[in-house]
Amino acid sequence: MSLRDDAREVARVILSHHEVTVISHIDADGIAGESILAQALSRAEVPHKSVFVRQLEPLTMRQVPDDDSLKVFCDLGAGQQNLLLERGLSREEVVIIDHHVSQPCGRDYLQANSLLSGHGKLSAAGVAYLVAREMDGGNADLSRLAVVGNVGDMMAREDCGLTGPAREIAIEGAEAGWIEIVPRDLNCYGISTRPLHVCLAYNDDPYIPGISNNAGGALRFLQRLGVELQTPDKRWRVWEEFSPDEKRLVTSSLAQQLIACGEPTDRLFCESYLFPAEAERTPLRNAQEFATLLNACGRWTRPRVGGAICRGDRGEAFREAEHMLSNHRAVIRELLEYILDTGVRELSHIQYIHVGDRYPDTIVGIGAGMALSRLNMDKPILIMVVQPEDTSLTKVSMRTTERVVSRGIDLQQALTVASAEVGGAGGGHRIAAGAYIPRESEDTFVERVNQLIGEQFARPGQGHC
Ligand SMILES: [Mn+2]
Repeated sequence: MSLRDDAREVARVILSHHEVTVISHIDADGIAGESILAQALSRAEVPHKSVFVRQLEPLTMRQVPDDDSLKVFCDLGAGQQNLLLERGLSREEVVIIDHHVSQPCGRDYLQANSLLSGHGKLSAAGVAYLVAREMDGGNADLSRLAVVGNVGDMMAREDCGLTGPAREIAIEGAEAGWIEIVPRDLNCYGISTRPLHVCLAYNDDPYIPGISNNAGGALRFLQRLGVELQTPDKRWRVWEEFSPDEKRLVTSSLAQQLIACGEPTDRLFCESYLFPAEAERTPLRNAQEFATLLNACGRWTRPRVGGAICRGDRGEAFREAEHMLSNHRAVIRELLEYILDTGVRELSHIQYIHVGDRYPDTIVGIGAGMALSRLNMDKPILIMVVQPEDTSLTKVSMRTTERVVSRGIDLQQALTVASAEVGGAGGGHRIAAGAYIPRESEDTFVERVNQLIGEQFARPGQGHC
């Protein structure tokens, strides 16, 4: 069966129930996916409620209500089907909308899972949208949230744009007037809210010598081009506001800068997804910044605030989310300084640091990713933090770069294997992965991850650059 057939079957089952519980993940993809499903359910007049979990595990399974409702798992569930089985959930009371690896299970739960259908770059919000559209063809406005979820789960990162069914959803949204697709836009975070020099300085994909991590350098570079960086009333202009000619001048000059340094220019451009109905110069204007806003809500464990924004709240929920976003950035900046000041320990193939209980476990991965661009970028970084809810556990996050991934490195594989060996659990993606391990096995674990990454580097057939 194709993914569309699976989505149609899931939609049919959902509409045949008189009560639904959506259980979703607290990141941007999960929040967007939950909002798509909840809005489709409201429009179909099916009573429903939602539960958000950090991850699905025996402890959080308790939040899944013990009632007659259909349990719709979104952005989770595929990899925890045995937990559903242990809970005694029958095939009739579960559907799974997911994009993670499916766990072999004795019970054949109904799934719409993009990964099972061979689509590696369609997130749960994307699958949720396919289901919502099968529920009612009038749900095309929800395509925006599907794009936000996809971009939030980094589905557009590797190819500098969405591909496959995720891109088809964006096109559908564009045709209905909800999304503006900008081809060959500047591949840079913050195009709707940040002064251009800050936008460029914060970007390291591609890494542009003299500009990346160098706000002063970026400002001087732009001033030399003679483009107007401020409005007459002295407000910094954002990328979105520059004219096509100004944009061309900036991108071609950045390309020259890269060429002069012998770097490829292909990652300078990406396809952007804008939401023209949103207020200008807000993070709601483009998919990347919208996703970050939702992630900030999740990281402060306020996913419902993100959900309210997805449902259209531009008042109190939006202000609260903006506040979380700025706090979020302040704490991440502090963590970044901490990592750089303290220094990492280098092993043969990885570098690592333990931050104790100084920082929330929800942000250490981002901080590590940012620190990496100021450290040895060829060695993946591993960061450990005490798990606040259970101090006998250590939360591990790992980050690397596209360049290292292209050499055959797969952080998910390394963390999954190494954590399982010490009785923990791990998952994620090639470029970014996480795990939980017992605190007493930290040393063994780090050594083992180093060994596994070393083996990946050494695997034959992997080109070195
Ligand atoms: Mn996801």
